[in-house]
Amino acid sequence: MYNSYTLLYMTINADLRILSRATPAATAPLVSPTGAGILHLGLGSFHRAHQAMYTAAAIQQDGGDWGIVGVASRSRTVVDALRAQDFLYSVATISPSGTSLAIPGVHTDAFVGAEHPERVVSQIADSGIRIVTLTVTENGYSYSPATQHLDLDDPIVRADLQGGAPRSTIGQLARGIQARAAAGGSPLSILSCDNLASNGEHTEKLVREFLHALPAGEASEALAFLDRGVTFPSSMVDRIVPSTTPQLRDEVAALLGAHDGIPVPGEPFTMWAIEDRFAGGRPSWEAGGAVFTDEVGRYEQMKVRLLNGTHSLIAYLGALRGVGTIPEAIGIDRIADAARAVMRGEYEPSVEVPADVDIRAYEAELFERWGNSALGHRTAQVGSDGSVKLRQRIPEPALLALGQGRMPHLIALTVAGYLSCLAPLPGFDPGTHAASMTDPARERLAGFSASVRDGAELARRVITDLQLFGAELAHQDAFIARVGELVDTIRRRGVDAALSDAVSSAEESMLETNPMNTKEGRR
Ligand code: CS2
Repeated sequence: MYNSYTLLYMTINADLRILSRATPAATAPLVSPTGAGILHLGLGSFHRAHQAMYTAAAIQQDGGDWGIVGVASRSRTVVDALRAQDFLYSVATISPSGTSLAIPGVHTDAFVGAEHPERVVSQIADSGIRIVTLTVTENGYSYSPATQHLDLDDPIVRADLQGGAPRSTIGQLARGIQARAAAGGSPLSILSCDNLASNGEHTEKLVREFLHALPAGEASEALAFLDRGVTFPSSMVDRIVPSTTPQLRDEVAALLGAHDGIPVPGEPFTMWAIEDRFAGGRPSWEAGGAVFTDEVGRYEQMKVRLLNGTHSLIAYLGALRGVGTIPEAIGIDRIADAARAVMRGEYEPSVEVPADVDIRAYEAELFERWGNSALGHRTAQVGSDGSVKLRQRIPEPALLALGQGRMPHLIALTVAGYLSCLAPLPGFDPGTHAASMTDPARERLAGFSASVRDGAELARRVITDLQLFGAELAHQDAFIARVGELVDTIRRRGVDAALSDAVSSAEESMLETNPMNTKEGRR
């Protein structure tokens, strides 16, 4: 489960003061990829600290042509820096006991997708590429949170369906698959590495919906190819990767003796569980510790709910409490109690634990990971994009509890925290950390908060009218009322009062369900 990476490869061009392959390595020789078998969409920090590291380990072990062509969606920053640095950058593994560096060296090219959308399509069609991997965030799949189907009202999706160079990820995949089918249809796998439930199935469904929405006959060859030669394995990815800071650049420069413009920080823990269904082969990612398993669905559920769901609670309540980082937030007793209670009492009952995971050890490790004070993971980062992230994290566990006659008080508190940060009612100031959270629904939420009278009305507008958490939760009146109440408590009596209220209500309802539950027993 746990890997700590050693220094894979490092070479420093002292004259240019940038990372470069030009000077032979003084220590371990780098096994460079002999070609690119992977196209990656979403060249952000997470990919560079996670998949790239596993791929580096596989190439170190086996050699081969599993290099990665990286596609950044819009920003030039990483692409320009990678080109200037001979496609090298460092991954800084940060723990309170120190920082170590690794340089994966697996990218063979990089470009900006928005600038060259036709190249994305032709790369997917290229038979040398056997895997397309994705880290485009929960927000990058162009689906409606309410229906879970491809969002045909999204103007970008509509334009992509009409032809021209596609700009949405799903449009690019579908157009690439059409081009690949036309070019002979060599086997391909598309591997989502985003925090979405059943991410492989979900991606396949959206690509198929795109193809089915094209004029009759236009996609028949591509659809036949999908049936015959394309797989969409699911995967669960895990590594906490904060944003890069100027301090990190300085620290890396000191350790490396060279300037790296795009180092990536990451925690020591890393995990990747993957379904082993690759149509055109795959790298030996197990060399980096990846687990190939039929239980990916369980790993995903466990991670998205226990880690990500609880993370959201810590981020929103922490930000409202005025703290800027996750370790500071989890250091506040009331927030730690709420995190423990939501994890054990509200998420865990909805999860089927994978056979080889010890759930108590997993949960204890989560607290250690959140407490990594050297990492500086920001509450604003975890709190951003809640409108798309929470849809993955909360509805199913909440519905399960409600169906069993239990109110999920702490999931309700998570939603109340989210609304208080992003849609503060008039007169309530959620503070600077909440103010710096970004969210695609921010404007719509701000519109609501300006026009409602209280928390109950706000919760109804967001959960029922906007169906931000799906169609089913939209009709759970008791849950919506509880969210509204907690929004009002936060506004009138403060975050601590809302935390105490939700934690003690959760304890009471647990005792009602099972009188053998005592506070000590649950710790
Ligand atoms: C976090 C995740 O930002 C968030 O919402 O919960 O990015 C989390 O750090 C990763 O999923 C950990 O693997």
